[in-house]
Amino acid sequence: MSALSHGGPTLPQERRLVTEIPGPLSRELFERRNAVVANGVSTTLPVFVTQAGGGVVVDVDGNSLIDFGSGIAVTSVGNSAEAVVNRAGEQLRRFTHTCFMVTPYESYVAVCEQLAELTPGDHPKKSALFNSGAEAVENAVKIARSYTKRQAVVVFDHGYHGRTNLTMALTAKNMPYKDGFGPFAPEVYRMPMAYPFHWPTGPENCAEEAAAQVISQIEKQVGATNVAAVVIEPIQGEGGFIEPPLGFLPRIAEFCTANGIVFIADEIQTGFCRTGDWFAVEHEGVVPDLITTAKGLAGGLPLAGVTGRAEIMDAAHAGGLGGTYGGNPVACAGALGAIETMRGQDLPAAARRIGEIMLPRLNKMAARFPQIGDVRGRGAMIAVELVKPGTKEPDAALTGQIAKACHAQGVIVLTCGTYGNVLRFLPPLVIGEDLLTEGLDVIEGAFEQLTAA
Ligand code: PLZ
Repeated sequence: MSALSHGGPTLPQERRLVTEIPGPLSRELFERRNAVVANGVSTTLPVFVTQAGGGVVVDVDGNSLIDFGSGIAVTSVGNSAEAVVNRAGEQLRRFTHTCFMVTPYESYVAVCEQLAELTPGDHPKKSALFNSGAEAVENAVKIARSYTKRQAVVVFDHGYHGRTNLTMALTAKNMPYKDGFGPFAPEVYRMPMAYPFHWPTGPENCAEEAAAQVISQIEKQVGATNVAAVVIEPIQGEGGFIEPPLGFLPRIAEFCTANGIVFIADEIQTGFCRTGDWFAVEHEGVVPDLITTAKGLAGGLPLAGVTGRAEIMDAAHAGGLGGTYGGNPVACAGALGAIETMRGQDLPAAARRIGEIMLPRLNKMAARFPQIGDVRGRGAMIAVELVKPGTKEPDAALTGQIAKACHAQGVIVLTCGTYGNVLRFLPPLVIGEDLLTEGLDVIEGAFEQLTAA
């Protein structure tokens, strides 16, 4: 295969290291970056990208890295996926912006039609489009408050919902997301999360006990009739890829329905095929009242949505929702290309296949390395939690070292978790199996190297 001047699916699918990581040209750019980019914006792996596609990212020094990050769960259809490029490119040439609130265009409507069709539940649905995940979550809360005429919002330990003022309040972790940035929005109440690996009485009791605790705490501390919305990630992302055990989500959803509370599934990280279903709540047949989406929705272009029951979505008065760029025509065209790709290539099945390859391999590694305390996740949203051997004490230092070692060997992996001790894998769903296996070999090599006595 010859190297092409553009990215996308035609890029050679190989790991190729021609310099140390980062190479000299990346290091030079990083210096320029440091002079003019604010410190608060951090960098996981300072290689500067020139092309990306399929399962690889290529840098300015000519290195080709295996992508187990997808730009934090965004490029599920691959970078510069053909249908995304074609549709967004065509839109770019016709017009770039009018503002949907001023003079509308069809692609926004078409994206909302797709959202209505693809999200769980066969009730009438409506959507509103925004630019970022945080904006979608903020608007979901506005809509729920408007509909219920209530104020309280319930969220969970380890939850992540964004970096704006309200979503900082909804987010659990102080450093780096909140520290020094308060005061935060009021009327936000945090409940225990069903975290099986750390549940004090064992994973088998986690679903039932956690749900009972949540419900009791809402009733005793907030009052169910004061709660506008419960906001939850069906599998928590930034908080550590925490997958609540079967039964927890349906129980919370039922409680919401019984008490007139809007149940909001934040599927910004889990949605659009990532977990092996179109949406992660489908795994247990849960039908949220509202669902927030972003990331995978538009194949790398900035687009987010709130979708849900028409009567809830219509509660906000005309002019109450919006934004200059929300549902930008180029991003909408990209989303239609991404959705076409997900349907055409059956990407839910591709995500399940990735899980079938990764989970057994990581479980084998867990048997070999006692530092791997837990292997979890679904589809192409997979993680290992690292601990001090024989305990459940987090080992954030080792987690960082493993990630660094993988980066040095040309595999982009990310970390997450309240305790910083989770190594997470989010490959593009179109990654080839040979690259996936090679990436896993590199990860195993990093464990070998760093856990040797
Ligand atoms: N809800 C569930 O995962 C974004 C954050 C990266 P935005 N997660 C990546 C970082 O450190 O900023 C996310 C999410 C869930 C909301 C969001 C927020 O989405 O598009 O980053 O605003």
